[in-house]
Amino acid sequence: QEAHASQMERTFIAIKPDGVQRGLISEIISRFERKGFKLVAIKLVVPSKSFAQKHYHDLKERPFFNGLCNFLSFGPVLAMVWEGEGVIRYGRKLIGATDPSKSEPGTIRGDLAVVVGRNIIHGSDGPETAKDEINLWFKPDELTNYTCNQEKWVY
Ligand code: RTP
Repeated sequence: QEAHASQMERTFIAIKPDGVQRGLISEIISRFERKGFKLVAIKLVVPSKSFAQKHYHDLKERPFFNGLCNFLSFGPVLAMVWEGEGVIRYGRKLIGATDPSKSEPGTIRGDLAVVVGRNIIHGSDGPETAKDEINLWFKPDELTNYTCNQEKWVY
């Protein structure tokens, strides 16, 4: 059996340590769930500093890189893979602008966060990063393939 035969688009979403500590896990998951996206992988992890540096490697020249990696590695982080049509782009829309002071009300950051250094959630910004981040955070056998009954009513 082909382990990951699904053709449906997938994205990597993580609730950062501030979101976990603030008790926002269920709130955030429910927004993705109610939209009609499907959860295909989930785990609570405390990433090492070097793992955090890998995740944020694109930002290694930025002044906040070290603080950001330290922060992520406090953990725990809720790592997830969500699946659905357009989930990469639309997931970013649900999340809102990087800086919560500019995120629209109605978005996760707009409703639930105040400053950029504590913006509670991460989402992949394109198909390539989604693939890389899913592979970094999850082993192939941690990704599930299942049919969920609501799909025939969502699509
Ligand atoms: P995201 O995917 O998290 O929405 O962020 P992004 O790619 O839009 O923005 P990026 O510049 O890649 O930033 C990634 C994360 O770094 C933290 N950050 N801190 N000035 C600061 O202190 C600062 N700027 C960015 C945020 O946690 C941001 O999500």
